[in-house]
Amino acid sequence: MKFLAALPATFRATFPTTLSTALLIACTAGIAQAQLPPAKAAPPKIVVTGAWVKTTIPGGSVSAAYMQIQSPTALKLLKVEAPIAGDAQIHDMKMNDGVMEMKELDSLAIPAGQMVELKPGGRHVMLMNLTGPIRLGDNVPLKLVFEGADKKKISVRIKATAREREGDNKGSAP
Ligand SMILES: [Cu+2]
Repeated sequence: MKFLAALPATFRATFPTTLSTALLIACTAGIAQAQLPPAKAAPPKIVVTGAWVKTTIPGGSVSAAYMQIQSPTALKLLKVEAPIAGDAQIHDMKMNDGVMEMKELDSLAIPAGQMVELKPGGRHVMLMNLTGPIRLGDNVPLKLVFEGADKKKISVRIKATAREREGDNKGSAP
């Protein structure tokens, strides 16, 4: 570092600091750039919270899963896959002549920025032909398959914790 020796003492003292600061800024800028998401391919951030499944009653082979789903862009929940269930369907409950009836939905709309709640007595994921009982505290893996406006499929894997339904209805009805 010949040229440093020729510099005035005060400048020599500050030069290395200035240089390392400049390098640090350059590095940070590089990192910040690397972290930017690609302009297109990034799928919307789907947030699934509070997922749970109902414990089965003795001998029961049916359960239901509940959760809250939110997405920044409009989506459709097309289907749910559950390794523990031979069949999983998206259901809604409707009053029909004073009787609560379940009806299978082709898909469930998730409007942009709006929380969609699946809960007892309302929309739910029906789990049928279970391969075994669901016990308290079990973590049940579920795969949610969404479709965006561009028809692209987005899969979200979650785990739903098994618990008993609150209140007086602990039976198999969702
Ligand atoms: Cu159902």
